[in-house]
Amino acid sequence: MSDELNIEEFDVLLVGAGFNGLYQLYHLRQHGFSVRLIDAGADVGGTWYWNCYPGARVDSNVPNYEYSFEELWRDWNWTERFPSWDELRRYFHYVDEKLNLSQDIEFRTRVTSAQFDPGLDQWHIQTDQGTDYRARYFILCTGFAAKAYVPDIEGLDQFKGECHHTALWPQEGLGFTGKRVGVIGTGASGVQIIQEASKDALHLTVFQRTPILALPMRQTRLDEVTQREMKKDYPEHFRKRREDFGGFFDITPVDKSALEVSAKERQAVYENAWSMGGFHYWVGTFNDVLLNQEANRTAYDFWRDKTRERIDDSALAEKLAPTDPPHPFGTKRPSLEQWYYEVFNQDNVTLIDVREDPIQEITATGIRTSEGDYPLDLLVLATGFDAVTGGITQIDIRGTKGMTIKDKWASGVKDYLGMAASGFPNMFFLYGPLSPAGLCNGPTCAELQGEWIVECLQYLRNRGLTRIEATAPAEDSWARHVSEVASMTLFPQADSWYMGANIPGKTHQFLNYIDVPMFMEQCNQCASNDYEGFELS
Ligand code: N01
Repeated sequence: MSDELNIEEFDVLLVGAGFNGLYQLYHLRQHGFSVRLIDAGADVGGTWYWNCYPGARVDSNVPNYEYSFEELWRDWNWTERFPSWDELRRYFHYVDEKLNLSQDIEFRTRVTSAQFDPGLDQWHIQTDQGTDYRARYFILCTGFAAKAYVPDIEGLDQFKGECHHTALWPQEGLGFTGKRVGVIGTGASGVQIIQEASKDALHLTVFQRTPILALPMRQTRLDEVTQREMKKDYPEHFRKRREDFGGFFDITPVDKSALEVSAKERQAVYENAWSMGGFHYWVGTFNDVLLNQEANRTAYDFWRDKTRERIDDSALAEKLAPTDPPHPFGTKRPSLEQWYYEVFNQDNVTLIDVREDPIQEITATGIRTSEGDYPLDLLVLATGFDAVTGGITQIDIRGTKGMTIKDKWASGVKDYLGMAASGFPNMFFLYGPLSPAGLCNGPTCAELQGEWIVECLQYLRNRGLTRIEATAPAEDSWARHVSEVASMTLFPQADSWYMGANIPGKTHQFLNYIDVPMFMEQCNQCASNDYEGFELS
């Protein structure tokens, strides 16, 4: 405690108990920093605490989606190639116990505001529980999907049935048996919940605006014996994932253009990636699928034809896998599915294309579109997130000029290395805007960016420095660079959350950095040049 009543003082105040926050807590503590982590949830897990809707599971195969420390993977075994949310929660409990983390975490507490105190080179941080903190460093590990997006649909507040956003699903669980269920949204969350609801719902109505270009997951069970064998290669796998474009150990694209090979060879490459499941078909085929429109079209056509084979009704097939792509293949995140397309062959499932038949209003008893009424007992909003920036901008954070971070980014995000912003000294964000966030396997980036931060704080401490701030020219040139890299790809052509385009009024800007090794090279160069682009004092 400091002299001021009710103010606790630490070297570092972390927000968020997911992969990034727990990494920071453990390593900073190991290096002798005093640390406190605050999380609004009641438990560890970050996104896996909140996303507990039926069917929620990770789209990264074992062992991509876990920490690479041997003390953790040695004794941990998964039961499925793509683990479910509840198994991920068990993994987080295991990590917590093994590394003794919870003792330094304040659960059920939301950070509401923070101000930089230039006299003390400290952050003053407030929470909704009345606890105040002072910390030299304020590190936001809020993830890219911390702020649920609920669209402003007429009448939503009048609905008398149950209504939940996927990321705010009741912790005690909620099933579909015998209910008339409506799902708005067909992104990754929508696909997973639609698959589950189709099994038990009396009737399921799916309100689709843009068809998702979903890929076969190819889920399998995993046993201990298999994993014992797999673990012999884990050190090499974890080394490799640090050097991969998207932070995966096992995705190796063919170093050729889709257009330079024969139709037969192209088909063989696509078939191979398709049969492997996971993200292989997204980023593991030809090197120009995400760069060149014509190459991209070949990938789309293969996807469309494979997908249509599974849908009985041709009109439905056209809505779910249209003749022409709704956007270039892979420029919106392609979710993984297990039986998604077969769902629409069932008698208890209806698909409404809201571009043709828009939602007019939500009534007390269901959804009214321009062509019909759909009575519902349960309405699911699988409508996504104010992604990448929302977790940060929802906190009233004020830097040296009194301006909030929200205002600073109101007409577009600028930051340096996707980790720090000018005017906000001693504040870092991990998995944040203009970093690889949405295009990097979570734990890979938590470790790579995480190491960088831990080393940076040690560097400052060893030199008796108390303040670090990104310069305005450094962030101007980083923001320019991120957008130049994006403009060489097809990503800007889709209205995706990668582009901030899913939130009305949000500036359209590519919010992620493409290519993890290229990103880290620049971070490491900055560090080895005594944190060039930052002002230290
Ligand atoms: O959200 P989304 P998500 N009327 O933004 C629709 C990660 N994740 O929660 O495409 C009608 O992708 C919207 O339509 P459109 C993953 O990185 C991972 O599904 O904008 N529809 C879209 O269909 C993922 O990419 C996992 O036209 C409306 C949907 O809602 C990210 O989180 C699981 C609408 C939103 O899709 C976000 O995924 C889950 C409206 N007014 C999530 N507003 C796994 O790893 C929005 N939509 C498995």
